[in-house]
Amino acid sequence: MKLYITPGSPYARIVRIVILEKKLQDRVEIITAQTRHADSPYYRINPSGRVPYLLRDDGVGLEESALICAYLDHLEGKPVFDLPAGVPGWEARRLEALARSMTDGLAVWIRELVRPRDERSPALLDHEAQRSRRMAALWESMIDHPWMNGSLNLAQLTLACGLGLETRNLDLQWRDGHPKLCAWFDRLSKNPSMAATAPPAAAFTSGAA
Ligand SMILES: N[C@@H](CCC(=O)N[C@@H](CS)C(=O)NCC(=O)O)C(=O)O
Repeated sequence: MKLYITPGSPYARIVRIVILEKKLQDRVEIITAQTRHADSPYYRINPSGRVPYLLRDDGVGLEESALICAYLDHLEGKPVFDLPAGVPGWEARRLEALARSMTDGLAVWIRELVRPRDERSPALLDHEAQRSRRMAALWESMIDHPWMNGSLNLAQLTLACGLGLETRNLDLQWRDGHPKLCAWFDRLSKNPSMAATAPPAAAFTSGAA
């Protein structure tokens, strides 16, 4: 199988971590795709142009990090990321959705910052900066939740991969005033699968902060 990624994508990173956690490195070749580029050859492989994208050996392609993670988790019949049944399962879904909400905003923000300066929308940059502050404060109050601290799960990975964008977006300052979130993130980041997939540092900034 082939997994198309970009090194900075938080969604691709979630899948790359699952591959390492499940020890599937020998079954999945990781390929860097050229996204957001007119006429990229990648568009002939995945017309949406998004990553992550898992191209199975039978030629069928899967989009969406959550779907790809679930597929890979079940590949060898011993899933470890399935959610519990009943009330704990809804709680897990709630937290995963909240983590995704923050990461989605951070991804939109950095996507805007990567554009040429005169094409960036100041309103969008400000909107996402403010969202990130509200969400960081919310997570500071919730990071003690047992689901965020037990064995690795997709809510934890989704939040950690979003927060990890701090090394690319210099305006993302989620640490200030959030000691519990800092400790949680720094502890999770020591995990070998997290360390091995850290996004390349960059220096994107609006210069307005
Ligand atoms: N909901 C998707 C989001 C995927 C996504 O937005 N990927 C970005 C990179 S972080 C992308 O491929 N952007 C390229 C483009 O928009 O053309 C998932 O969870 O996989």
